[in-house]
Amino acid sequence: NEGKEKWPRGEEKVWKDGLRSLDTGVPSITKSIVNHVQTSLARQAYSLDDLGAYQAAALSVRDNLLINWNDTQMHYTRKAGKRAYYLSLEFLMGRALDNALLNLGLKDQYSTGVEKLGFNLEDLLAQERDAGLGNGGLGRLAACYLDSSASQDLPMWGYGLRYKYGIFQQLISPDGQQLEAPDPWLEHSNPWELPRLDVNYEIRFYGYSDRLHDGSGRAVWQGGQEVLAIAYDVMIPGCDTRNTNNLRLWECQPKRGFDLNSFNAGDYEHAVESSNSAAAITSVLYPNDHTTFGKELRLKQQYFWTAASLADIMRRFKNLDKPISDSTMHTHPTLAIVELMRVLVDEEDVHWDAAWKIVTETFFFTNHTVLPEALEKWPVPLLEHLLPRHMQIIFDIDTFDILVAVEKKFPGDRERLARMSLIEEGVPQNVRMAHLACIGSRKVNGVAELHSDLVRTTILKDFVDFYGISKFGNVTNGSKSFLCVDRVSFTNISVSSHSSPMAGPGLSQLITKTLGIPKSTRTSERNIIKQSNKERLAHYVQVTLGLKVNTQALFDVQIKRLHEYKRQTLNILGVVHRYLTLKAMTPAERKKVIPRNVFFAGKAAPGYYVAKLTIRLIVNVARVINADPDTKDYLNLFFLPDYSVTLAEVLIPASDISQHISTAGTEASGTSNMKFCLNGGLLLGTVDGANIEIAEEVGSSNVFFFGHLTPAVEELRFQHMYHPVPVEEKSPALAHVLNQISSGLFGDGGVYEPLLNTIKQGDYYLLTEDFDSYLEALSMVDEAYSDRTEWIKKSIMTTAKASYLLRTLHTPSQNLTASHTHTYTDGQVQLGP
Ligand code: T68
Repeated sequence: NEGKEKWPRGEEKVWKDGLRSLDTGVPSITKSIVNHVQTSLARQAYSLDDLGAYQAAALSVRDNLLINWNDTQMHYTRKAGKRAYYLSLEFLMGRALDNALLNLGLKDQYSTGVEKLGFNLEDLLAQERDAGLGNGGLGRLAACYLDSSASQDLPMWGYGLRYKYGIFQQLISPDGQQLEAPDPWLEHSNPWELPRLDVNYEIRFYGYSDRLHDGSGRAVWQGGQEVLAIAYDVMIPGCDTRNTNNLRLWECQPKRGFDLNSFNAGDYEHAVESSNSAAAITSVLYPNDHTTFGKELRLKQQYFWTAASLADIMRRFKNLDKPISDSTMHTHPTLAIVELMRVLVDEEDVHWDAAWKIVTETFFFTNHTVLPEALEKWPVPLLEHLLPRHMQIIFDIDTFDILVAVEKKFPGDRERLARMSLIEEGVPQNVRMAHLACIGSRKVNGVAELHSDLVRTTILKDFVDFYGISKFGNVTNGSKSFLCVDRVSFTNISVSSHSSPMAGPGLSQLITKTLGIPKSTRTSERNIIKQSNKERLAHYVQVTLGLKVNTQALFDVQIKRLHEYKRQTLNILGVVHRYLTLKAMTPAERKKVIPRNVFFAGKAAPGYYVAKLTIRLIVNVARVINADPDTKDYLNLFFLPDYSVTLAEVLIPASDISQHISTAGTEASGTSNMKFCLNGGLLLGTVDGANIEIAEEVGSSNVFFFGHLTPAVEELRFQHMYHPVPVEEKSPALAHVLNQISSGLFGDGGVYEPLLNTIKQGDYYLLTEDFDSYLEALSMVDEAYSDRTEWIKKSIMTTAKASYLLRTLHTPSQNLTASHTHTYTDGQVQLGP
């Protein structure tokens, strides 16, 4: 259905009469829901439960989305304009029904409709499982960019993998340990995807590659194993527009079902072998963020997905006979650079140099982390075995497009050649994917000012010397343009509609309206909203943990993946310090203390021992202090299991203060930090990532900063390695906390020794260095919160200043349509002339 200009067959009028239009009135909505109950689900009114009603409602909304989706894709094809493709191994979408209803502006109608059918919309929404096809910030950013490009009528598609199992489900054992369970999110059929069995490509692995030796640089790659990539399309509705973009996810299937010969010979196991190994490729999302293991299956995922996506893009391009569009990516899709070279040189007969020119004008590389353990490297023998032709191409790029050129610019500088080569020497040799991504792309960017500086001065410094600085830019996630803010950001900041925040007018008008109403009304409206959000969270905690939450207390939130660099440990040690301080007070002294609820949520990678110990410590500290009659009116601690997009939508709007406390220079950007601000929550953070730019926007008096700065970090780490000073000397307060944990205040202290040792020995993330200033910042938060009027002012200013940037997005003059000229860079869509 792409690109058909003429009416293909039959009578146009008959066709057109048959076309459905959007269901927007309550009667047509209920009619379509009942219709789906009856025919799509084959169920009856009297036996319908919430799950069935959700499915019918979802199918009815899907019909509307499909109408918009078809029109949008037809429009893009007719325009034949430039397109952007966002390639990511992760898309952390969360739930679709609520999002679709808000974006279509149909939430009130559906609410009324399902009520007439005897159901409650909120209950139906709760039936949907999150699409958790991502780990954390990187995956959620991809999802946000899909939403915002659709909302701005930009022709962008996402390409990813349709994992059968998403991010694992997190359970907490009775003794506080993280347990992992699979996430079979597709169990009850997924109404939001459209199988496109007719859109499929053959993808080869292994085999051998023969160079042609005819001077063309071409080769023929044959043999090995072939699998099929099958397309599944997910509709991405824009907000306040009919524009509906597409996320195409690939499923891997065996090329030929199973081998009939073996089957007939009775060797069933051998017969289904190839079918098993093909299905494994898209069976599960790797649950590690910020670490790479040289696992063959992961490399298979990367190649399978980049090859299928490029084949699809090439097919579309050839149909249009127009210039190929730009693609966008981070290092996971770096193989796309090599694959496009292979397709152009070997299959399309393009000369090597011309092909390299096309490639290096097509891709843009966004780096999302400078942590050394996250920089991808693939062993040469593995690549040679799995993708023999690609390994040849990498060697050729290394020789002809790097080493020769570098030698020319810096004659005789062998160390530089060794540093810049795509191949890292060693046994085995490794391919450095970040280098490949850098040299194969038109532009390179980091995701916040500080991070982009670190990219330029550390991991890619030699390439800056070689290409010049202009190739290396910055595209801050969201904070400059607020393009990446998602519905979490919008949740309940509207003043006009508490129950359905996105219903009715667009956010810009709501904010304009907020700013236009009298100050006193504004303040009390804000309080009502924040209070009801706190109560919503309290209710959630009551239902899931069976614990009562004091909604008059300050809500302090840290929610993100568990990682040493993010320093959840600093936070929990701060909580223990607060507890010990409270214990040492007289009841009269305690009465002056601001009551505080501390919330944690986040998953640890299943093999990350120290991160899992941190969870265990948090859960066990919570158990002790929540039960202590001396302190429980002043301090409570909650670890909410199984953090997800859906849970973030409850937590973020309820926060008074949120913590973003990574060691300076380690958090590339952070994205929840801006969402908390939009929801009127203040930040407690280090001078790191986007915290810095957010503070510039909302005013530094509204952000609580602490800790050492990036330039000090290297030297401090050196001191800790070679001239360690005992914790007692650095921070007596911290030493006291560590001793109390070791001595068994929160259960067997020995359990936590490996965690505590990361601080006592080496202290790579500098907790001892930052602990005292962290405590000071926490006291400043207490002090500021005790003047409630001042705090509310800060909260409103934070929402308003963060939101002001959002408003500029929604002004008509910048509201792009597909016919405008634009330039795309990864993640960020910039305006053209
Ligand atoms: C995050 N990166 C950054 N993963 O940590 C975060 N994973 O600061 C930033 O806001 C976000 O990206 C969006 O830009 C990740 O979630 C990785 O960078 C990564 C790298 C290699 C392997 C796995």
